[in-house]
Amino acid sequence: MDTQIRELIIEELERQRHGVELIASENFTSQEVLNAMGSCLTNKYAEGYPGKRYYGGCEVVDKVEQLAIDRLCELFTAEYANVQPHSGAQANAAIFLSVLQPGDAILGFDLSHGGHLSHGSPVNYSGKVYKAHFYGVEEETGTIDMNKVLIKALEVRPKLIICGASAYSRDWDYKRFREIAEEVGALLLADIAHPAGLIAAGLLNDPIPHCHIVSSTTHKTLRGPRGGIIMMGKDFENPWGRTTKKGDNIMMSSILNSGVFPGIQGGPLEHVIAGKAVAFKEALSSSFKVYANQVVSNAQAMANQLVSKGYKIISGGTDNHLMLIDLRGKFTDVTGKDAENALIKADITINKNMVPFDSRSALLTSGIRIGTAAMTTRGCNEEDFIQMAVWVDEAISNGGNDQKLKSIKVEVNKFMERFPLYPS
Ligand code: DSN
Repeated sequence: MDTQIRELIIEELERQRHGVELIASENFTSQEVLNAMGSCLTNKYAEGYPGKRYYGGCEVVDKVEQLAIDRLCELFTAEYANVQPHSGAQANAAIFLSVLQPGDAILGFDLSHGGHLSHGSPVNYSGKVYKAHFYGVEEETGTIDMNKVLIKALEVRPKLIICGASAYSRDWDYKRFREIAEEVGALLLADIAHPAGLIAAGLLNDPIPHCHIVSSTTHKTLRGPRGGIIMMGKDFENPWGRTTKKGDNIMMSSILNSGVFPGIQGGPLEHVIAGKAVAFKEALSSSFKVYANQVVSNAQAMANQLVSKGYKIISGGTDNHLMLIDLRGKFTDVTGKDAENALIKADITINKNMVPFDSRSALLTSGIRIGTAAMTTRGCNEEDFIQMAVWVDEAISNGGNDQKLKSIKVEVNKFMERFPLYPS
């Protein structure tokens, strides 16, 4: 037995059990999702797609993958789904490879305003291979001005426009994005990695009718295993007139499938795909809608409490599961890194995050990002989140006082006993 790894897994389980988890991109999957990921499906090579594999013995994993595809299509009312991307960044890379040529212009949401690395950041594949341009938020309102998106799109004439973010607490106007995409002849991609579960529950605008392609992760508000997915509301003929040897037009579904495999990936992780299938079934249940509603109510309760304590939330509040806090609204000398370090001493996990128009670097930052998806899974309600906001404020305000941080940690650990994780 590998006692070293076993002990480390137990150590991590204890950390997860006893701490307050407020990282906006994390969640706790069900035991059934964990079981699927820890199953013998990991042993199987299955390059290709259900019914069209490059290996024998794929009869069972074909059924697993098809079930995941069918459930995902039902969940989002999509006509096409690919469940193989190993992550959201890989889903996006496969889409770019499918619809762009090296050097093409793309237009995404600025990383420093809440966007994502894989939407054209210069340190990512997407920013190295394509000519990336960005739109951002207004300094006054913290929200996106769609007229400015149009002006930018007319100026840079992107082949692909990307909407979606890692740290934006407002909903997206996909319809208006599509109008802009049509005006400049671009394809439109929505990356819904963060709000996917809330969209599936019908709480936020639906990108599927408006966007050509939708990508997501499966492990944030969707509460599945770590992974990526690609969807289309409606399949369509590729706009470049590419045909098969027989002269048939190639549909985008074929192009996207080839973009994932063999484009950027080899064998799919069928054990993770099984975990995705379990999570999609869970997300189709009525109890998931109750969960998603609670996630949003909790975020609003926490945001209100933090505002009442003098914190500045970018855009003034939240429509979804997260909030981005500009610490400069309350402190002159506390960085995001200071806040993250203070909170971890109290067993509260968040992440430092740049805020729009930040005066500090990405390693220090002036902000923190907080999300409610994980602690809502543990069973916390509005009152619990108000208590968590009190601890967050106390810890940040007493960053240099180890005694105080230790006493908050004792309260946090006691509080967490009420919310057991994987009791079996
Ligand atoms: N790193 C993820 C997040 O924290 O939002 C996005 O990929």
